[in-house]
Amino acid sequence: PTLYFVTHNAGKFREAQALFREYFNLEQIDMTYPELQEDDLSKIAAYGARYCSVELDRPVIVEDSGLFIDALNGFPGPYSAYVQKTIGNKGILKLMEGVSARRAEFRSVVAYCAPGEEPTVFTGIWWGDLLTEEVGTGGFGYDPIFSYRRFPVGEMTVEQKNEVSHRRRALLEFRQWYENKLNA
Ligand code: ITT
Ligand code: NA
Repeated sequence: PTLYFVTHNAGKFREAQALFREYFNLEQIDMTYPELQEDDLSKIAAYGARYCSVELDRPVIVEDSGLFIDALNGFPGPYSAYVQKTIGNKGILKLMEGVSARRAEFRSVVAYCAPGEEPTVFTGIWWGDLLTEEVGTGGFGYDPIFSYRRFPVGEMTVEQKNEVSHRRRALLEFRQWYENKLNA
């Protein structure tokens, strides 16, 4: 069967496709859906999945994610997409200039919904540290300023990132649940 991932973000889709390849076919639908002005990524994703499943009349997943920086009290968090588009990685590095506490986490919430059903959500967290400059040309978004166990994520391949990331954790939980559902 084919599953549809509604996202504008080619980087997210690439990672999901690599994790699902041997399990089921994943197709991207590049469609805009309303994103609740909310602090809770789970609510944003669940609402989006329900909206898209009804609008498209088929089962879908959506994913809402963000970077939460300890020293900035969790900023940009739910505003990660907006902040990436406006001040970008250079703006984040500027806010973090001279700050020695550099712990940050990525969060991913994947929401699945079929028409007429309630959405189900799966979450993943990935702890790391903010770098002091952009490193590497891999990945997308905040990857060039994030490192995991001293390994710059901008230098990871999709496969390497998929062994450890927030998105991996959420998507694998979903994959297991979805396989059970298909076999039920
Ligand atoms: P959608 O169409 O799926 O919503 P988006 O890019 O707008 O795509 P979000 O609303 O979930 O995605 O915003 C998440 C932001 O955090 C966005 O700027 C991403 O680039 C960034 N981000 C999320 N996961 C990331 C990752 O694994 N590495 C780097 N940046 C990431
Ligand atoms: Na978005």
